Amino acid sequence: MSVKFHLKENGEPGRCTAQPESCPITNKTGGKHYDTKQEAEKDYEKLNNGKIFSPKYKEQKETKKEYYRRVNNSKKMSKALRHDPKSFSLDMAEDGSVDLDHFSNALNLSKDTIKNVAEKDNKQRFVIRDNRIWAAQGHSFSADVPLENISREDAPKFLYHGTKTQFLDSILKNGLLPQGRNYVHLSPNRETAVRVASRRKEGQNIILVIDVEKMMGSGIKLMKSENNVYLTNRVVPEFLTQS
Ligand code: HQG
Repeated sequence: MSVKFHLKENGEPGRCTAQPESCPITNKTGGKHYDTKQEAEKDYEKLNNGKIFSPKYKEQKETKKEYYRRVNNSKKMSKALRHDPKSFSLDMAEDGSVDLDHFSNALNLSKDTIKNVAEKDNKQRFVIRDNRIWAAQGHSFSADVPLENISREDAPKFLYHGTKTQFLDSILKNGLLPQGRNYVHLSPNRETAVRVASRRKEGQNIILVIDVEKMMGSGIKLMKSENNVYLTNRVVPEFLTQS
């Protein structure tokens, strides 16, 4: 049977695995079946005045076009602030921040567009304060961005790191290393770590649990970015377990 698409009970496009005549969803909604997802999306957009067709867009009350434009701008801003300020001729302070007017000119994006990206960003990657902008974490060059030093008393007992099977042998041998970034990134909970691991398509997800109590007991520093990402210089294998 060829796979068809329909509009689900909540009105969103979905994959249908039943024969059109015995599909319980369309029987209930009186809707139709579509050969491609695009056709289903088109009708969905019509029904919703050209607006949003998946929870991702709905969250921010954006059209698909607005959503993709914002994500593209966010990627451009990430590139400029975290990886390659030179290619935008950015005048960046040692703390990784840039004057917002200068940033707006350099990236050819209006201040309102930039503020909208920062506000709606799902990970709150950008901080705007006192007419300056910086990335909260994720830099591949050394930038002295404001980070909170976490004391042993305030540290969570465990943190998580999401990665992939192909990196596991090397990690268990050498520990977690910052690789292309300034720090090793650790997640506050398992769900976030799963999301981090899932960014890469190749390989199976692996979730590593970091024994923070033990790690900090041996004098290793732990920091937290403004957007709640834990950062450290390295995690040696003895503090890691796979689970
Ligand atoms: C792996 C995203 C072999 C490590 C996310 C990871 C995060 C090793 C990769 C943030 C290794 C580095 C960071 C070793 C570590 N041998 N592989 N010894 N040590 N690795 O992207 O943590 O969307 O630099 O497991 O959400 O994946 O950009 O780090 O797989 O918060 O805002 O080397 O990036 O945020 O990859 O992700 P990454 P990450 P943004």
